[in-house]
Amino acid sequence: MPHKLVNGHPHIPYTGTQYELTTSVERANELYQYADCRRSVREYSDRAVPREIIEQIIRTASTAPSGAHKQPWTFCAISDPVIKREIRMAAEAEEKENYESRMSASWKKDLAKFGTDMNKPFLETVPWLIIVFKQIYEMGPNGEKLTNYYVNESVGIACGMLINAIHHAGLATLTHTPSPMNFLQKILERPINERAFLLLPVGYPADDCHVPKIRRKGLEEMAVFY
Ligand code: IYR
Repeated sequence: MPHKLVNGHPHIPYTGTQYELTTSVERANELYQYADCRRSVREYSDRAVPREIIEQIIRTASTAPSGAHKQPWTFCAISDPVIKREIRMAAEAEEKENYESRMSASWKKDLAKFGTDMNKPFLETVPWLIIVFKQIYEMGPNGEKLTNYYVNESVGIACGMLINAIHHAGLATLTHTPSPMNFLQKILERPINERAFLLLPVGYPADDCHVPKIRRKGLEEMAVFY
C-alpha cells in the first residue's frame, strides 16, 4: 500500500492486527483474567531484575497516546543504592508529616485496611525505582517554552501502560505518591519543565508477600451501556 501525504506529512498504512471473532473474544477474556491478578505490592524481594527488562517496559509505556504526540514524559530508572536511600529518607520525611498532621482521620480510616504507615523500606529493598516525570512544557532547542497538551491525561495513560508491562513481565509494582514529591526533582536534578508524577518500585514480591483482600467492582457497578 502506498504512503500518503496529509498536509504535507507522511501517513503510512495501518498495520495493527485484526482477529477472527472467536479469537478476539478469547484474547479479551485472557487479558482480563491476567489483569485481574495484578495487585499493588508493598513487600519486595531484593532479587535482581536485569536492566534490559526495565528498558523494555519503559519502551512499552512510551507507546502511549499523548496530546499532539508530544510524549510529555521522562522515566527515571534508579538502581543506585545511594540514590534509593536518599529517596527513601526524603519520602519517609514527607510521609511522617502526612500521617502525623496532613491526613484527616477519615483518610487514615480509609487506609487502615491496607496497613500503610510512614515507613517505606521497599524503596531500598527493590532493585529498581521508576520515577515518572511529566513535562509541563517542552524545552525548545534555544530554551524556549513549547506547549504540551493534555499532560496529565497523557502521562497517566503512559503510567497505566507501564504498570501493565511490569505485571506482564511477571514483576510487581505499586503506585506510590509520597506527596509533595518535589524532593524527587531535586534529588534527580531534573530540569525545570519536569514535575514528579508517580513513583513505582519495580521488583519481585517478597517470599511471604501478603496483599489486602479486596473486591473489584462488577461490570454492572462501573459500566453503563447505551
Ligand atoms: N502516601 C501515603 C498514604 C496513602 C494514600 C493513599 I490515597 C493510598 O492509596 C495509600 C497510601 C503512603 O504511601 O503511605
